[in-house]
Amino acid sequence: QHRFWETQPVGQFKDIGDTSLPEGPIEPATPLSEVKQEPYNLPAAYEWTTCDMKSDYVCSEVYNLLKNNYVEDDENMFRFNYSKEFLTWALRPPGYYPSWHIGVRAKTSKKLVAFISGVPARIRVRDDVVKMAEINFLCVHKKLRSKRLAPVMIKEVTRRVHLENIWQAAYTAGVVLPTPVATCQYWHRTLNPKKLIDVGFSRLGARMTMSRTIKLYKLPDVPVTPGFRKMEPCDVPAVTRLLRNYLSQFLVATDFDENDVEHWLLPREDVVDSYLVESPETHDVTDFCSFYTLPSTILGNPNYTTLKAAYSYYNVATRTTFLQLMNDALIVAKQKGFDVFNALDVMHNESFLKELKFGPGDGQLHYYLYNYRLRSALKPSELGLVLL
Ligand code: MYA
Ligand code: JJ1
Repeated sequence: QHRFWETQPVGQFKDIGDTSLPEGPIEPATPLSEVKQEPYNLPAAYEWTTCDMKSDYVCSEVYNLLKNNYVEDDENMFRFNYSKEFLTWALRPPGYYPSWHIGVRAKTSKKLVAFISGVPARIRVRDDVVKMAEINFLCVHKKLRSKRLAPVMIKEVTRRVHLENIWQAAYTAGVVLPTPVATCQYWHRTLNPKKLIDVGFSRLGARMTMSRTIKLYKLPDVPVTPGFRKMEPCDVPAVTRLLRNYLSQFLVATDFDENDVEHWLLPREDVVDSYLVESPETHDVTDFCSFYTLPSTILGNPNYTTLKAAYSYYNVATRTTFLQLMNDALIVAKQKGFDVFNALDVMHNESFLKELKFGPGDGQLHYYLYNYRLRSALKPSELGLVLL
């Protein structure tokens, strides 16, 4: 069934429900001298390359591979189109390892035909903060699919992570693998109904006209919460405190310090947006919301090429209601020209999704841990982790 995954230290389907298995690492760390020193073998026509993401040329190669070959929806109508600036941000966080940006090239043409990446992160599982790799952007060119290249790439990134003395990883996928830590639902809040319907992203509801639909999704022009403003560099300490306190309640969550918050949450144009509420009286930061920019190419539509999507990232409400805070996030996203605002049912997101007129999508996102067993799967609302 899963020739590759059966050989890996991940929770196996046959073990589901076996409460005698302990939580924690599935296999122990080994001495670094026992980690394989040479790369895994690729088919003879291909070679490994470490992708220097500081090089604009290499960054464009990765960008183009993903633009043409990365994740699509189940009906192949849309394909993720991460921008170069986004890739630079996602792949070069504090303490990143250049050796974890792994490409495969055709030996003769030197064309980049596959990619996988990792970045370091601290992830808390219950009371333990674990150093992990977050694995993302696994991609094999469409013409090289089903040749068992992916398992070799996964083994190679694992080897390079081990060489840094890191033994666990977190990743997400749209497909079911052995075995999900949690299965989350995508929700979508229409901002530009006419375009979404024109491109087939959504449909006109039963007994709905276009003008009724436009009215249904209408939003105010400006945020309503007093003290709502863009996050600035001077806010990093306060946002870190707010976020750490909020994330402490989830069973699996990112462990952000100030350096991480500076990198992951300070606004970057067309990559990540963050807003907060500064109390007009005390000047305390009481609430926070953020989203990242991930457009999708619209495949084969004569009128439109790109769907502009915002994805909910980390949000914390203490004084403002979650409802009002996220409504303000929708308002600024609409003003910035996004067509749709997407969110997963992680953290406390359930508390605003339905009331703010999000609808469930046809996609799910499964969360996984490598070499770390949980006694049972989590509810999405027990997850305090968003991967890009
Ligand atoms: S998720 C996004 C993945 N990318 C895409 O969906 C883009 C479009 N698709 C493709 O490019 C290819 O279809 C890919 C597979 C590359 C996905 N995660 O080479 P194959 C298993 C893990 O013949 P291909 C993301 O980026 C599959 O079950 N495994 O197949 C996170 C089968 O194994 P088994 C996957 O279609 C990635 C084997 O691969 C995935 O040509 C996290 C078949 O290989 C998937 N998304 O290529 C990676 N899809 O027989 C794991 C298929 O056992 C990281 N497979 O069922 C693990 C932690 C590593 C670090 C550890 C450190 C300590
Ligand atoms: O975007 C997604 N689905 C959309 C488009 C569906 C097009 C036909 N398949 C969707 N639209 C309905 C919106 C509607 C708006 C009004 C209210 C009701 C809802 O459902 C889906 C998510 O739902 N996206 C994908 O399928 C993309 C892949 C998701 C897996 C991602 C894996 C990422 C790996 C990262 O490491």
